[in-house]
Amino acid sequence: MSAVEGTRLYDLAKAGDFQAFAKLLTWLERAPLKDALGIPALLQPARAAFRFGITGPPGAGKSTIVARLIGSLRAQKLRVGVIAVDPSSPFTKGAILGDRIRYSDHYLDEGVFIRSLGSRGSLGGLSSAAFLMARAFDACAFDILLIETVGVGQTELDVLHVADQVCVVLVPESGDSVQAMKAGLMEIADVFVVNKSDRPGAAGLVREISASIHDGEAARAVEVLQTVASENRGLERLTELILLAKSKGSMLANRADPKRLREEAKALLRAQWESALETKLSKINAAKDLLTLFN
Ligand SMILES: Nc1nc2c(ncn2[C@@H]2O[C@H](COP(=O)(O)OP(=O)(O)OP(=O)(O)O)[C@@H](O)[C@H]2O)c(=O)[nH]1
Ligand SMILES: [Mg+2]
Repeated sequence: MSAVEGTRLYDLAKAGDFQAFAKLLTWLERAPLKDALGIPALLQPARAAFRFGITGPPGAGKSTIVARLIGSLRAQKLRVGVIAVDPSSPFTKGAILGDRIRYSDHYLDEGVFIRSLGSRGSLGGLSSAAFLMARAFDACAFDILLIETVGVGQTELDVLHVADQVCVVLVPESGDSVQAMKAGLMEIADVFVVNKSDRPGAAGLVREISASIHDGEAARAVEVLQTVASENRGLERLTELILLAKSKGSMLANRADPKRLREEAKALLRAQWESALETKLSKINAAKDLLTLFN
């Protein structure tokens, strides 16, 4: 598919065609970057969705929280997009469908669009695809984009650089790991959620996180919430914080921020280099082939 086809899909998607939007995202995932970036509206959106990044260790309850947030944000008549940058996401496995969350309701809802991004692509490719897709959600009139990413590898965390706000989800058992938690994660968080607070140790972890926030040089207004996402407890405040931050409306300014654009550029360049690298490696079959690399 050419850039012309991408633009045609974008026009249809913008006019509200959900199928075209799905195809556009797939196209963005696979198209040469030059073509993908050739859709002017992707680079110059007239409006921007509020991007809320949700990260944390595997199994912390991120998807459960996302599902709850979809419910509460839809109740406010907001159009909600979800990008799950997570190879093992229940969104793909459908595990969540069997849960009490009745996630399936949202599939029939035109105000919600969910896309999982597996690790199918190369390392850099994952975040470059996520960045392009996030731009598509901006351009196609979504109000909120929830980005779920497991907080382990650097690639998964890269996408948080272009979020407007970031929520780090931990569980009482994470206690020991707060000290060891990537310093970067600590700095990037606008809100911490101690989920699975039905288990012992939640209050202690809240204290520990609060203490480490105040130890930080720049004491920011970071909130620490306790939730039981599986029972929909404690999430009202998280919804409130999202709506509050969204109402401040710094999204378009964030999109124009050179620091964020450079993070995006880094991911795009990395994706391009990785694919060039793969092509070259595929041609190496014997020792003498090493010499051909530099011809
Ligand atoms: N006890 C308890 N279980 C919960 C809570 N929230 C979620 N769970 C359960 O924890 C399990 C993992 O939840 P997910 O929402 O899939 O967690 P995740 O962080 O998205 O997991 P990955 O995407 O695989 O990293 C599921 O069985 C949930 O039902 C909670 O507050 N308390
Ligand atoms: Mg998940």
